[in-house]
Amino acid sequence: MFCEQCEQTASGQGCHQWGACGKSPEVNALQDLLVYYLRSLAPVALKARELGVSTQEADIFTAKALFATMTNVNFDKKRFVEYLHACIDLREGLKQTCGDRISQWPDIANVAPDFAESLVEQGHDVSLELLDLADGNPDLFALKLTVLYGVKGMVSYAYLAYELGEEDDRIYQFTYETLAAISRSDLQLPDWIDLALQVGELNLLAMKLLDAGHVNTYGHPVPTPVPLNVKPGKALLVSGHDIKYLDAILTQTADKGINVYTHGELLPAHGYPRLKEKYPHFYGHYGTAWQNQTKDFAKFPGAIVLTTNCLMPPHENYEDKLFSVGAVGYSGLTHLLEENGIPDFTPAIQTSLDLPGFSEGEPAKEVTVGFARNAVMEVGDRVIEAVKAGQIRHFFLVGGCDGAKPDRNYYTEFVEKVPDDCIVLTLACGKFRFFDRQLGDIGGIPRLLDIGQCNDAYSAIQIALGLAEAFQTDVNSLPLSMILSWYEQKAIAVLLTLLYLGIKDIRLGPTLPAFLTPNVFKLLSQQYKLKAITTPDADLAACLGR
Ligand code: FSO
Ligand code: SF4
Repeated sequence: MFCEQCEQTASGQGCHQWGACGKSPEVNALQDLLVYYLRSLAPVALKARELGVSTQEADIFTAKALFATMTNVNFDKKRFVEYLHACIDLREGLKQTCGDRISQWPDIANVAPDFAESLVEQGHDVSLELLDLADGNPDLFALKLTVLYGVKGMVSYAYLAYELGEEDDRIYQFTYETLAAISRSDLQLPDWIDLALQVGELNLLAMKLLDAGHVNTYGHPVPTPVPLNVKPGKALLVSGHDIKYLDAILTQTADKGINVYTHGELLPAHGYPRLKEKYPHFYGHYGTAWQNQTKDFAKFPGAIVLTTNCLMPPHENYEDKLFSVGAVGYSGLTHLLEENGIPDFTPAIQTSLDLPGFSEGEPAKEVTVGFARNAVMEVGDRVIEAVKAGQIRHFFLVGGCDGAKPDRNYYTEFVEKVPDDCIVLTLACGKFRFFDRQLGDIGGIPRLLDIGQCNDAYSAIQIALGLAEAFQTDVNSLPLSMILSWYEQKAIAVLLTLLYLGIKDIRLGPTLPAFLTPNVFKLLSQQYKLKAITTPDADLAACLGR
């Protein structure tokens, strides 16, 4: 096998024997095979669209199937075989609808897996095809992977937005175009750089759609204290990013005597007023970032539902109480099926009722969430005054993913060392290293502001643009530094968005993506001054111009 799509890739070079994430070579081969056949569906969908044939089913399918190939989402061989069947059915169905209006399809549109033979073997065969397509040029290969991984991140956001009723056809069109472009050999390095920046542009749109889906359905987040202590009673834990599924769980658990807790990236859900006000049993938050789940899930005395990444291979001491939905899967776990987009959570609810729940409470402890763009801009005048008066010297956006590597302690140390006259904005699961620190306030403005999930990078961008407008300058001239941590493909999409917006001097860690060649990184650092993190002291000093 070969996979290098995430930050924890083996030895910082690529997983060859087995995925550091727990992905087997077989699952990896099936994922590669699925991506290959999605690339065969793309030119057919593009032609169908030209003819005015609806590709709606293929649009959503492509998004969900790519989502399933992301890090820590789906490890279930059976599900990938189902995706492959569906992919070929959709492709052939579209070809049939186009009929003789298309005289000849490109070669890739006519290949099909042999379901009677080993699909894993066929997956191995296509795995290295990308390198062949890059003509042995490592820089081209690096950029093709950057585009592919960025598109995976982008469609995962687009899929969540679609669930909330927000869509934009440009995203589906662009997804097909990039999947089809991977087979092209006429595109050169500058074309692939352009394409990577376009991923950033379209990902901004995907995050905007998701933001609209959340805000239109649940209201603008408001600063909300969230209990971190458990309380006695039956309990159900919801992990991942999918707030619509969380909403459905809250509806289905109403009056069941179960307290619902969030885990990981669902913490910011507590800030949405229409969720908080509607469900009195939507109680608190349990555990920290995804990489601690084997410890946290084992101790949780109720059912656990994984709505998106990051799923780790479950231990047998908690796999019976763990359920997957949507794109998530792991062989042996119960996968809850949807009807009209809403899963039936009855098995998870029954498991929570059968399990003991918490018998004792804990001393009160809380964090405040909900400092998304609206909440921050409501106090915008005070923030601007504080900057002008010299009370706020600098803003640091310390955001991104968490992970298991010890070098991620950089981010905790960085936040601890941020001087008292500076504000820390944060988002995504990397914050769990410091989210409960008491950093105090500056004139009533909290020094640690949680903007939300990784997709709420959209909100962070709006805050930065709002500040730039207020100070009549551009984002790069603001007293604002971005200190980012990446892990999987959504983070790649967000990084491409920031580059597309022309944001410079981003510090990225804990390590640089293995799939970027030194040449490609040099190019990015020349144009955008993108740099690797060094030490908290040195980076802080550089950001503050000391
Ligand atoms: Fe984290 Fe996982 Fe949100 Fe990622 S839970 S690592 S970038 O899936 O998406 O921040
Ligand atoms: Fe390795 Fe990451 Fe790929 Fe998993 S997703 S196989 S850890 S590079």
